[in-house]
Amino acid sequence: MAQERTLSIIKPDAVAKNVIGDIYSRFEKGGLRIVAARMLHLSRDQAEGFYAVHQERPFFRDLVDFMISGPVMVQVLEGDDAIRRHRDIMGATNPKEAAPGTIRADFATSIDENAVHGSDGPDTAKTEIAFFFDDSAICPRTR
Ligand code: RTP
Ligand code: MG
Repeated sequence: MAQERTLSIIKPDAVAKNVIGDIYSRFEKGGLRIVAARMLHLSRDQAEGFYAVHQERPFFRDLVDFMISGPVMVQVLEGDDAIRRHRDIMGATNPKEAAPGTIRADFATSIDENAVHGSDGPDTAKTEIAFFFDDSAICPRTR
């Protein structure tokens, strides 16, 4: 499988729980390298833009309100089969369905406050990475 990049967001609930380091450790142990990272507090415009694909869904307003409720930690993860690997480490969207040992099983409280985001395919990964990072902000490993 080719090397891929994916976008990861540690959402406001998990930042508030002070588990950024624990989540980073899971990425690294799972074979993913952090090649860019930034913390920010999303504006409403940014959150609506990022989740524009969901704008007609009934949960859209709650999702945006939640995503702007505190700072988020955003990173680009790189590795073999990174998009699927990252989603496996996150677990199912609804923490009640998330496999034991996944981030959402351990840290998410509900389908609304579910700790993390991950890109769901190569096209969305590209768009989502560009939403937060210029090419020059991404630091591939040279060793
Ligand atoms: P994400 O995009 O955050 O990584 O999560 P996902 O792919 O597993 O889920 P997605 O279908 O893309 O939905 C985006 C986020 O919207 C919230 N959601 N709420 N109440 C609901 O039925 C519902 N469905 C989705 C979740 O916070 C989900 O992460
Ligand atoms: Mg999604």
